[in-house]
Amino acid sequence: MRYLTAGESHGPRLTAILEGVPAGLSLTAEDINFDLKRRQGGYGRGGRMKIESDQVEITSGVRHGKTTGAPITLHVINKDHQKWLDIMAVEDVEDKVKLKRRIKHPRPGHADLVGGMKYRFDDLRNSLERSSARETTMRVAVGAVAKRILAELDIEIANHVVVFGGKEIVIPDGLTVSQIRDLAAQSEVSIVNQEREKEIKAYIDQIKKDGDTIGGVVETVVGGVPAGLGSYVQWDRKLDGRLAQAVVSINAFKGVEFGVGFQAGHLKGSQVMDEILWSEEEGYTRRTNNLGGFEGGMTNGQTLVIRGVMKPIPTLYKPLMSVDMDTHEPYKATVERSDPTALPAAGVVMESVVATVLATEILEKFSSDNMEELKAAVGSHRDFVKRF
Ligand code: EPS
Repeated sequence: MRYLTAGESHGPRLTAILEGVPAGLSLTAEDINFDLKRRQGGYGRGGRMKIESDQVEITSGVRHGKTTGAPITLHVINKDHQKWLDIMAVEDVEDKVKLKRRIKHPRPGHADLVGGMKYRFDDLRNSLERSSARETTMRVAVGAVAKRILAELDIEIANHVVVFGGKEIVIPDGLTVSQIRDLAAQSEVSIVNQEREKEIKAYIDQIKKDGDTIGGVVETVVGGVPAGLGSYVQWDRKLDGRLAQAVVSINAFKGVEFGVGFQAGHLKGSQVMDEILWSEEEGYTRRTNNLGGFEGGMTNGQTLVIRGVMKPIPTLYKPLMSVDMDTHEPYKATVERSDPTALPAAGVVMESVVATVLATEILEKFSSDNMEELKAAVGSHRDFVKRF
């Protein structure tokens, strides 16, 4: 399975083409719209999300509610484009239109300046338009399809915020994946510990008033993943490595960790490794899950625990200093519409890219043209692992 996304933040629409989905998967626009709506939500979203109400149009690869095995094309309209018709026009326009929303004061931390150097732009809007986090709409749309595949294989996924702008959330012990999903869904800031809700919302209000932004850490958990996905035999087949690439590729994400993650650098081997157990009902399990479900770049049958860190959004209403591209004199960075935080939305994006990598991996190991074959192959692998 593979995919590409296309589209600019203020262009007419966003597009994704997803190839390699087996035939016979039930799929509706509603399945995708559900997650698109989740991505638009969360406390701290800015003005753009009031304009858009993202809805997918599926224009290929699905017929009468089921995938056909053909490439699936997904589109989402940018409603805001109607206000940007001349600025985003495909055909050439008059010079005065070109100057209307020209960007020449690059925002620190954004792709503006280096994109301009690399692609030789006089107007940094060309960098901004494609590097905007609006693109993550399509990664969520693709991820929703991947999640449909995982659901058919009894694999469940959830995400929640574990650090919000420096405020650590204490997570009750022993929560299941579905409990995490349900608790986070009830929270406007996507946390499982509701006692902190008010304080975090007040903090976001303050940050907004200050013209500043905050990031944080989101955790994605995945249950029911069969052991043996990924491989140790070659560097680029290690599944934790593939997931790390997908997570760090999300706009503003700066790092990823699995299980105890960077904490492992402070602990002894005896505190980190998960002791191996065996029982008649379950086969091999582990006493703990410090390694977050990965050993040797492969899943070990435990719940996957993956965390990603998002830096604060670089577009600030109270801008930092930059340089004017025409004069090279100091100048305040461009102020574009922004959000004080998009952390709950970023969690939905992370969940989506993790689901996409996992579905891709499953289809690599259990290559199947249709869902019946896929279910049978995964089922027989699970039986084998249980009897091992
Ligand atoms: C976003 C869309 C963007 C921003 C935000 C996230 O739309 P606009 O620029 O029209 O307001 O709201 O992205 C950024 C702040 C950024 O720097 O990329 C979205 O759809 O998630």
